[in-house]
Amino acid sequence: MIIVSNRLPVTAKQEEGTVQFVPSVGGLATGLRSVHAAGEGLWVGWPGIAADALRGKETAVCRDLADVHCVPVFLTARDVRDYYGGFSNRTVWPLFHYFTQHATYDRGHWDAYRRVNERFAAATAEVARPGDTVWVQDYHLMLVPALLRARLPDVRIGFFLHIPFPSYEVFRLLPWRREILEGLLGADLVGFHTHDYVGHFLDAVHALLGRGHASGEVDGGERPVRADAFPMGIDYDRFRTAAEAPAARREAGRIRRHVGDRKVILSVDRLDYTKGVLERLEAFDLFLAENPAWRERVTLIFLLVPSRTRVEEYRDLKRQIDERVGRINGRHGSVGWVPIWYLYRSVPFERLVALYRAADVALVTPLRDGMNLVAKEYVASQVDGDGVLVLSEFAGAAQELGEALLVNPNDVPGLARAIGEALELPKRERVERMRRMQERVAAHTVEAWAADFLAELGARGRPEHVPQPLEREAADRLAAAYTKAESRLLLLDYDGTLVPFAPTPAQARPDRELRTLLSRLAEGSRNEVVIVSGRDRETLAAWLGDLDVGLVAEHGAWVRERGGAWRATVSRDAAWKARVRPLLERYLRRTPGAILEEKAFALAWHFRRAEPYASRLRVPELREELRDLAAQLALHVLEGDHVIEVKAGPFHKGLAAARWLEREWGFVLAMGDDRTDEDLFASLPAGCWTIKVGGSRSRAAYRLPGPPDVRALLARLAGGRR
Ligand code: ADQ
Repeated sequence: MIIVSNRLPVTAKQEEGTVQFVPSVGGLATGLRSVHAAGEGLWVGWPGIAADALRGKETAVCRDLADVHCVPVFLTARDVRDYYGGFSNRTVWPLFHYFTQHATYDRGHWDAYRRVNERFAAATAEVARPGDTVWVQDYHLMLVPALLRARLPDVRIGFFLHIPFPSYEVFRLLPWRREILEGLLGADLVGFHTHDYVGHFLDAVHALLGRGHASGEVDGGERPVRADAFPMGIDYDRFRTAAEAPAARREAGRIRRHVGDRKVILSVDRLDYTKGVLERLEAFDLFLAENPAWRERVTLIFLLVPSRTRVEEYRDLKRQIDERVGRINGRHGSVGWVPIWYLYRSVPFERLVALYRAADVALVTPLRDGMNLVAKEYVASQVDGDGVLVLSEFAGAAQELGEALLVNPNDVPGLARAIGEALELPKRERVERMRRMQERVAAHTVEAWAADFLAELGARGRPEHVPQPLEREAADRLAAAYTKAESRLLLLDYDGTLVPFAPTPAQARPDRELRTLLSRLAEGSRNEVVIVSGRDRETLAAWLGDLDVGLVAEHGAWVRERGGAWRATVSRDAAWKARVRPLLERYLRRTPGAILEEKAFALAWHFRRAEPYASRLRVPELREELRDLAAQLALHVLEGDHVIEVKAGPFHKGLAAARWLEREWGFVLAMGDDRTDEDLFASLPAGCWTIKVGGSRSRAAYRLPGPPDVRALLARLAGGRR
């Protein structure tokens, strides 16, 4: 697997003429590091130092990076300025976070973006081999999927966007909106943090490219492309273990001693206008003004990591923050009490975790945020389990962390009230809310996120089940194989295959022509005809019981061999659960609000309380995947009101056919028109003739339009040599 992202997981630093490497910071680098470390793969990206400064040392850098499975893309200072500082951070970043007032539309920046994306695609194409999987990350590289696809049609390409995808009304402001969408659609799978972003993306694709979608699968184009939500998690154990370690306990104790018996509120961000820092400060100011009783009893630890320091908006913002912190401390502080402890720097991991552990309240209130990992890191590091998370409803994380105190960060008085509420929440409630969030954050780790994305991407590579039309040449071969064979088995579905659908089931009784056809086919010792139907056995027996054919009723619950009596098929043990549970759990992770109920002989997946948009997408998918698995394991899938239940089902058409397939046959033909016939097709060994009647997707090798064509084919076989 090859990961492609703007930055490599290590950053090159020049010190006294030699190049050193340090781990890169940020959610993406941290999150994917474990994925990269786990496999044999490569990581393609910029090493974080301008090529101009490296002159002559490129080869050495390449060599050092190769040792850690990294492939550098060298960028000049100008590239970095225009592609990264320019298009990525002054066009895409503000626009996608709904800061349209900060977005610039500079053609020079766009040209640089295209040029650098080309360079990333070329560097990736150089190391990728057919059959590889390439996972492109984030908004800096949205053109790479299509550029790479043009070079390497045979690689599997995934793309993940770590920031929001804005609603169409905002996205359409971009002059190069089509190019961006076309770039992304070069991927097989385009992933986002939330279902809202998926919806926005699909809206834009529809509006701008005229391509609709069915359950997230984009219509048209040369290859199927899927858009889907994969909420990113964190390395839970890393935070948990560090927070429980003696070092963190000591450090947390030290912080607490400094603070005294005051409550600690924590705020941690990268400096960015999307993070709602000014609004947060204003709310804290208002809170102190309106709640004099809390003065001297609370301290806000306010951590900002410098970022994009060369961009004007960021320098401006920094100035405003400095001023505001100064004003609040001046206004409310007293001798011995500084309301805000302000740290403008990156802090080491252990210290960050100790702060998370020590904090009574975490204020995570971005105006917009793709996900926000700080919220999850705080939850993971809460060893005592009674901290309160105040979370913006505009962070992707809010969709998973519903037990947080959710706020609208633009509503400053509301935010001030939420601070008060968080400080006064009774212990029992704090513990209960935190416990639930911890369970979820612990289960939905960054590893699970990557595994889910890659599993879905892997599944994209499966050949499409599109049967070929049974045209003259194939029909001739089929007829020749039939004629040549000494023994032949014909497995025929009834409704929709041998007879067209009638207004009521009772009206679909066999006509004279069909009965004659079937009895001619069944004549003699070389042929065995089995009608494999979902109908009840009484009807089948009444309509066809007098013919010399085998019968399968109720999708395989009952079988009657030629000349025999009806027999019920047997039930099986419950080992199936271990195979089905992981699938249901995977969908649980991806459908906020769904729950899994385990019964003695069944697994029930309830989605009554699930987020509606998520379940609209997920349920049909789960249904589809379950169908395949259920067919393999002979399970029964039942659908109730907002519940999908899987039971140890003893039957399906494929299993029922197995008793005939135990014998040797020179020729096997199966025909059917609906889903239940897929079980039959799936169960047949290679070399059998399989024909789907009507429709387009099927496991069958061939297709015929409808019952008249089926009858014509059967008549041809019956008319041949017996
Ligand atoms: P970011 O905008 O960088 O990520 P976030 O998800 O909060 O935002 O990640 C920030 C990371 O920086 C966290 O892992 C945090 O621990 C670390 N950090 C913050 N302050 C720090 C400090 N003072 N010292 C050291 N470390 C600090 C983008 C998107 C997000 C999305 C991620 C992942 O903007 O919405 O969640 O990618 O997809």
